[in-house]
Amino acid sequence: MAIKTVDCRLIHGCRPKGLDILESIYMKQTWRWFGPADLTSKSDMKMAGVEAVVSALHHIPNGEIWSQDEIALRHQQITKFKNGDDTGLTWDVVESVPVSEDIKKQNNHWREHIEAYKTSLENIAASGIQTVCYNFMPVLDWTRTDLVMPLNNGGTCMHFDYIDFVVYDIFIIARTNAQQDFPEQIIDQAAKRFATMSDETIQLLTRNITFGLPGANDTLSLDDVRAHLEEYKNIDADRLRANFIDFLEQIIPTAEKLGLRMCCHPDDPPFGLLGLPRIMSTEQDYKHIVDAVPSPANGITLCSGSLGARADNDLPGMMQRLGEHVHFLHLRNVKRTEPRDPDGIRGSFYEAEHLGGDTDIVSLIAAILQQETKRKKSGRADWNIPFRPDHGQDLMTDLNRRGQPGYPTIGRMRGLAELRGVIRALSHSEHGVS
Ligand code: DNO
Repeated sequence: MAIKTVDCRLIHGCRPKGLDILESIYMKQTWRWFGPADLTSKSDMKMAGVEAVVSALHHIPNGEIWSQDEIALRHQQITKFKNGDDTGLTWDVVESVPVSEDIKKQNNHWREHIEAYKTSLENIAASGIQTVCYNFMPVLDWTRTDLVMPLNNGGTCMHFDYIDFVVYDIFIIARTNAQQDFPEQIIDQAAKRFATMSDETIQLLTRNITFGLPGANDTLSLDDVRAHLEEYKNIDADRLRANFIDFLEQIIPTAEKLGLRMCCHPDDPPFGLLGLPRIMSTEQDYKHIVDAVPSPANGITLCSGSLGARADNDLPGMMQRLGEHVHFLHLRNVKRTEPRDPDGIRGSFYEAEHLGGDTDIVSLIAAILQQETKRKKSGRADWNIPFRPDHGQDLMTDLNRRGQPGYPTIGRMRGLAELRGVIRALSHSEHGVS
């Protein structure tokens, strides 16, 4: 792992006085749990040191209401073991209440879906949850070309290979005019790669690209993707952003009244795919959205892994400048690799160790602690920002278990442990790094 130079001004500034090192009071340690079918058990979460759970009702179709009963059932699944004993865990963050494609495109049933969204928020708030994550990515949520790239240490990780993605776009989906979107040398490499691909490799690539969260893109065929692209033909970034602001204008007053903190997850990867607009990829994108509908309920999920796939996203700086709006954090790291476009923005990357990769996670955590200290001083009730170790490499027994891609038990436990170490070190009153 490369040695990083840590911005000591951040670290000095964040170090709170008189903190008991045995007491984890800074940055709430949460963990994504997909429900009873998740291969990480509640006991696993307890042993990993998890304080609270992030979950969602993935089985409810996008656009439909999350009923009070369904929400209560998930609370019970989290707070109780099968024998009725308390787990000591609580459901603190919803990730996500999905925004339907109709809402993003403002067509078909979008108005009904917005009403359903508000009702879901009412039911969520009534159950005691205060933080709700969502995203505004058209068609595809997070996108990778390879879910099990072998690592030198014997583990595997998820990988976005730019050339494989261009192969999919130009030669598999065969999107009209796709070639116009890429530099010539990238197209040449993609053509050569495609010529060597077996049918099996093509099928695997196709499946990996549309692989999403449980219940999300399970059934998206090539023709479905083509049909979606057709529907976005007349929706450019400005139009999508305007639709996003309309959505926020509708739901943020409801969320504010309910005491909810909505927090938008960035695009992953943070650049356009398949000619689709992506509008939450940079600091400027976030600033635009928080300024357009100013409210404590209109906030950010800062995901260091998604945003870190672009070199021009300065994560510690974003946390310093936008920190007051950050309601939830995903901490992970990516390593950017070649090939890339000449401007360096679009390109390959893989999911590195949480403290490896290209983002300076130590300085980012320092900026988070600084924000929490500031909130605490000013009496903000939400000073303790929940974070989760986002994704993880598949390590040890993860390799046989093969759970939800990106969400292995051991790999995430390692990530959480490393992040916890940094948090403890930087928040220790006596021994903070200097
Ligand atoms: C990937 C996740 C995202 C995230 C959604 C939030 O692993 O971080 O899929 O849950 O984009 O709406």
